[in-house]
Amino acid sequence: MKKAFITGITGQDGSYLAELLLNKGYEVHGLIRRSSTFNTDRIDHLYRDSHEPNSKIFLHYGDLSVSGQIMDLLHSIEPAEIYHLGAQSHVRVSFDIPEYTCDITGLGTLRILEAIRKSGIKTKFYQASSSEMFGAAPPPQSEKTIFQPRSPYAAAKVFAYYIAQNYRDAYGIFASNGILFNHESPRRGETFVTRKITRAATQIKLGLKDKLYLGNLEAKRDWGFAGDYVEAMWLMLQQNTPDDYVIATGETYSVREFVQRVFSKLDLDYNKHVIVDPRYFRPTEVDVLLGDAAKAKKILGWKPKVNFEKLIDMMIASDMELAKKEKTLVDAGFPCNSSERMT
Ligand code: NAP
Ligand code: F7E
Repeated sequence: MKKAFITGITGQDGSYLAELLLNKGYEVHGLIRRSSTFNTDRIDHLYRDSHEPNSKIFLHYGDLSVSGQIMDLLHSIEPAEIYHLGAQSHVRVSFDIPEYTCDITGLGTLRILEAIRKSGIKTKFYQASSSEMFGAAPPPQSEKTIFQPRSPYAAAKVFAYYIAQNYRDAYGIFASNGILFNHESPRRGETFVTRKITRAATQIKLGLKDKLYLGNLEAKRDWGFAGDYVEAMWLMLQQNTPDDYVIATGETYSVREFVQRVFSKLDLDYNKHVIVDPRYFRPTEVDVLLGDAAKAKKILGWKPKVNFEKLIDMMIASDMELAKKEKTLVDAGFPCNSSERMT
């Protein structure tokens, strides 16, 4: 049985990837942070008591800021594949906590690569690189596009990208970079713009709130479905040689278009509910992302299955269920948690 180690297993991508690998018969090990509130919601449906004899998913406490422990874990687990997804992944927040972001999102990658090198284990390594690294570079962006990062998050990811390449060249480690464009799902964190919109619009539809405060509506993103994108991660590690791949849909839409479509699908006029609040603006913005995933299509045989329209429908359907549950609670006299998030 193949063993995989996933950092960031409690995140959006980690949960879809864990599902995929378990379905393929892997034994899955995940790194989780100790938290005073539960942070395993996205994988609770996968996790069985590890005392059960046929449990195939194991969680280990740790943190990307601590190298010794990552080394110990890799040494004892000896995974055949490592998917490094853990990161402080919020771009706006990276301007508030740049040092922490660079430590976790940048140096975290180096810590794992060093653990692979020093432990001498034979493994394949996936680095979760990001379209944010392209920053100000004009679209379409491909593997050949020069990075022009526009945030501490993006700068940290550029460091991680190059250090993965360096360990590949210097030490012969199988390290591949997946340069993934934005990918969303019903499990997307609620402070990322797509989920913030589907969550609020469904709450507005049921009368649970009235206003949605957003930042820059003109930014354009190439949005895909996270479930499709984790398949690309897996495919990259099934190749005979490590390489770097852009993963994207090849379509781009503005935040305004996303809002408009979500609200109109719910028979709502977004102009009556959406308010632009400059506090959500970024000191430097990435204006247009549009990926060219021709290389992934040719070499990995990968292409997205879920299009923009279907992605929106999926997110609305899931958030509508959530809003209905909230409405039941509100109708029964319990307060609804629809307070504005910080980002
Ligand atoms: P996410 O939902 O924000 O998940 C991030 C994960 O990292 C969570 O499991 C989080 O744990 C963990 N983490 C954060 N700080 C950590 C630390 N100090 N030590 C250990 N674990 C830590 O992100 P995602 O959307 O799944 O993205 C996965 C990866 O792909 C990230 O590296 C992200 O930067 C990158 N990426 C994402 C996209 C996208 O559109 N989603 C596109 C390109 C690249 P908690 O649950 O405890 O917070
Ligand atoms: O912003 C604009 C915002 O935070 C998208 C991460 O997964 O993808 C993600 O980074 C756009 C930006 O994602 C709000 O200014 C407007 O232009 O959903 P987002 P992101 O910054 O593109 C990349 C590929 C990653 O690697 C990252 O880890 O939407 N926007 N109003 C807003 N964004 C947020 N969050 N909140 C707003 O109210």
